[in-house]
Amino acid sequence: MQKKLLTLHDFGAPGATSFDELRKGAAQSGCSSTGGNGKSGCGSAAGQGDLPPEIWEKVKNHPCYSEQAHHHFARMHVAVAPACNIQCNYCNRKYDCANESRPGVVSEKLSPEQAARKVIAVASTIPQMTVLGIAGPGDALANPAKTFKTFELVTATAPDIKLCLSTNGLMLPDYVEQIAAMNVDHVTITINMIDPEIGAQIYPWIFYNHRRYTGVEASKILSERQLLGLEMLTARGILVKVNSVMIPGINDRHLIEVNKAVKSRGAFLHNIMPLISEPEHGTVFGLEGRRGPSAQELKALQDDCEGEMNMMRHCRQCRADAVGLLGEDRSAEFTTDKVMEMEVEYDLAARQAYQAKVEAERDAIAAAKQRELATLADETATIKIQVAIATKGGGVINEHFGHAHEFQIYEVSTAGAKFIGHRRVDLYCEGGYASETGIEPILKALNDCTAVLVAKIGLCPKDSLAGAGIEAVEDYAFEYIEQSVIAYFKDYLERVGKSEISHVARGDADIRQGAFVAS
Ligand code: CLF
Ligand code: SF4
Repeated sequence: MQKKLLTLHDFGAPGATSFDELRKGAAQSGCSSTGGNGKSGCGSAAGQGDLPPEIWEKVKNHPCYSEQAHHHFARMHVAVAPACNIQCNYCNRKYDCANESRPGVVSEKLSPEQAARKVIAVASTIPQMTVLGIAGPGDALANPAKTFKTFELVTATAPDIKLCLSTNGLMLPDYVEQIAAMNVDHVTITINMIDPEIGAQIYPWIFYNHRRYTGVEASKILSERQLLGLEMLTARGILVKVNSVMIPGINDRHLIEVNKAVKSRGAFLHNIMPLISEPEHGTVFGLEGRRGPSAQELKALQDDCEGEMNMMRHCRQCRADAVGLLGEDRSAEFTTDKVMEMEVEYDLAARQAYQAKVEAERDAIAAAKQRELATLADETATIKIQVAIATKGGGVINEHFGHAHEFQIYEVSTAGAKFIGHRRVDLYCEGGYASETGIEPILKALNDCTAVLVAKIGLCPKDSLAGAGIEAVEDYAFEYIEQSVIAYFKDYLERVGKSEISHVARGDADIRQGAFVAS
C-alpha cells in the first residue's frame, strides 16, 4: 500500500488543511560536494560517478551529502535537543548550537511528539523534504531519550525519510549501537582539533562522567571520544560528515591535520565552516574580537584539504528548526500553532513521483552540462573566473537580482564549472524600492566574481555592478546553472580573445555575518 492517510489527530492534533492545498504551497516556493569535478559521485556531473550503488542510494536525495541534491531536495530540523555537555568559545547557550546551526538564532523547542507531528506536516506539504536532522539547539546526544524517541515516532509513519543527527561527539561511542539499530544513515561530528593544546583554546570545559574537565585534559578526552566514535560509525557503514569551524589564528592551518585524521578514519565528507563571531551574540570569540575568515581564506583552506576526500561547500549553517531547501528558510510556516491546525495525508506515492521527476531533471542537467563542456574541448586558456548565480532552486537561474537572499558562486575554467560556495546578502529590493543598506554589501559579497547571472535585474543595480567590474547578465534566465556558467565562460574567452574586454583578476570577498533568519 503506497498511500497512507495520516491525520494529525494520530498525534492528538486538530486540523483541516487538505493535502492538495498544502502541496500548492510547496509548488509556489521555491552535504559529497566536489561541485562537479567528476572525482566522486557525490556532486559529480552525472551524479553517481564512481560511488557504489548502496552509498549512492544514501546520498542521492540528501541535500547536505550531495551538492547536486541540494538544488532539489530539502531537509528539516526539529529542535528537540536543548541540553549540551561541552562549552565552545564560539557558542552562547542562549542561542542554537553553533556547530551545526547559524549563530545567534533561537529555535522553538519541541517535545518528540510535537516534533513527529511537525515532520509529517512538512513532509506532506513539501514533497522534496527527504531528510530529518536533529541538530540542537544543544547536542543531539546530550539529549538521547528525546532524540531517539523522535526518530522512532517518525520512522513508524514515514519510513522513507532519511534520519540524520549532528553531535559534538563526546557521548557518541556510547550511542553508536543505538544509532545503527535505528537506521540512522548520516551522522555529523564537529571536530575542530586533534591537538588538545589547540582544543584548550576552543573548549573551556566539558562535562563527562559526572564531572567537569577543563583545559588540555578536557580537549584530550573530547578528541579521543570524537575519533573513536567516528571509527565505530564508519565500521558499521554509517556515513559520517565532519564539520569543522575555521577559527583564524587558532585552528586554521591545523584543520589540514584534522582533515587527514578524519579521512584516514573513513569520514565521507568534510565541511569547513567559517567562524561567525558577532560581538552581539555574546560569545567568548565575539567579545574578544576574533574575526571570521574571508571568502578567499576559506576557499584556500577547502582547496588545500580537497584530495581524495569530498569537501562540502554548500553548507548554510542552518538553524536547529530549519525547514526547506538549504538556501531558503520555511520554518515560519511550520510553527507549533500552525502545525496543530493542519490535517495532512502522508502520501508516499506523491513523494516518490516527485523524486522520480527530479531524477529525470538531474539527468537532463548533467547531459546539458556535458554538452556545453564539450564545446570547450579545444580551448587552451588558463583563465579561471568566478560567477555568481541568482537562483531559488531546481538547478536553474530563476531569481531576480533584487529578490536574492543569497548568490551561489561557481568557479569556471576549461575544466568545467564547480560550485564553491554561497554568499548571503540582504535583499536589494524591498517592496519595489532599493533597501536601506543599498548595494554596497552585495558588491562586497560578490567582489571576487566576474559576473552575476540573473533572471532579471534593473538598470540601477546593473550600473552599480558594472562600476565595480561585475557584469550582470540576463541572457541565461531560466536556463540550467552549470551549462550557463560554462556558456558564459566561453563567451567571455571569446571577447577576451577579440580584445573586446580585458581579463581582470578579482579581489577577495566578504562572508556575511549575522543570523540566518526566516525570510
Ligand atoms: Fe541537518 Fe546536518 Fe543532517 Fe544536513 S544540516 S543534521 S547533515 S540534515 Fe547541512 Fe545545514 Fe550545513 Fe548541517 S547545510 S548546517 S551540513
Ligand atoms: Fe554550543 Fe553546540 Fe558547542 Fe554545545 S556543542 S557549546 S551547543 S556550539
